[in-house]
Amino acid sequence: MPAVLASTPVFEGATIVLPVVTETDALEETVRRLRETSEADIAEMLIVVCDRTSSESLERCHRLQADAANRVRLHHQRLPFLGGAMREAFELAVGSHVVMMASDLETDPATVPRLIQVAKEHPNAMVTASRWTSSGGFSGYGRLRVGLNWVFQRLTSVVYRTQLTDATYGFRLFPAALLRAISWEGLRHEFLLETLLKPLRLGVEVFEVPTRWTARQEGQSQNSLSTQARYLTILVRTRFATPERLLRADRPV
Ligand SMILES: Nc1nc2c(ncn2[C@@H]2O[C@H](COP(=O)(O)OP(=O)(O)OP(=O)(O)O)[C@@H](O)[C@H]2O)c(=O)[nH]1
Ligand SMILES: [Mg+2]
Repeated sequence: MPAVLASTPVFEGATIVLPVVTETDALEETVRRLRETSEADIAEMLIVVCDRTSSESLERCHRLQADAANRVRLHHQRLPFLGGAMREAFELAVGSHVVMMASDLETDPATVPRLIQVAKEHPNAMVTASRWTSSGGFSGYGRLRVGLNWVFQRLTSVVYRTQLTDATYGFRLFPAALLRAISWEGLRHEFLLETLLKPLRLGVEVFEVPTRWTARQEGQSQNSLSTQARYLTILVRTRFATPERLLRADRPV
C-alpha cells in the first residue's frame, strides 16, 4: 500500500475550494454559512475563478477577499473547466485536508461540519457527501435525472464493488497529501467522479455522510450532456488502470 495513504496523522485545518463562474449571492451565502459553522476548522477558503467568470461574480469575490483577507484566497485558473479548477486548487491548498464543493448552494454548507468531524476521527480517510443515503435527497433535480443518476450509481457500485452510494457528487473531503499523490486526468465535470474512483482503486478508506441537493436559484450550470458522456470513459479507464498509473510518477510516495 502506498505510504501516502497513511501519511496524515491528524486533522489540522481544511482548505475549502469554491469554484465560481456565475454565482453572486449564492457564493456570499456559502462563505457566510461556512464561517458561521466551521470558522475554527477552516484554514482558508480558496475561490477559483476562470476567464468565463462574470464581472459581477468577480466583484463579489474581491469583496469577500477584502472582508476576510486572512481567510479568503483568490486564484485564477490556467487549466480549463471545473476539473482544471479543482486540480490547481489541490496543488495550492495549505490545509491538512481539502473540501471540494460548489458555490451555487447545491452543495449544502451545513454538511461541511459533518465532513470535518469524520476527518478528525479518521484523518487518513476520505469523506464523501451522499444524496442517496436515507436522510439525504434531491430537491428540484427532475425525475428523469434522478432516475439516470440512480442507474449510474448502481453501475458504479457493481463495477467497483463498493457500498458507497454517490460517486458523481462533487462534495467531498480528502487528506491533501492524497490529492497531490494521485495522477489526475479529467478536466470537465467527470473529474468529480474520478476523485472517488481513483482513491477507491488505491484502497483508501471512504466514509459517507448524508446531504440534500437543492437546485441553484441563480447563475447557470456549466455541466452538459456531452460532458456527462465522459463519466463512462473515466469509469472504465480507472477500473482497468494499474495502481502505478493512478499515482504521480514525479512524486515518490
Ligand atoms: N472556476 C471554475 N468554476 C467552475 C467551472 N465550471 C463549473 N464551475 C463551478 O463549479 C460549481 C459546480 O458546477 P455546476 O456547473 O453547477 O455543476 P453541477 O452542479 O455539478 O452540475 P449539474 O448538477 O449538472 O448542474 C459551480 O459553483 C460552478 O460555478 C470552471 O470551469 N471554472
Ligand atoms: Mg451546480
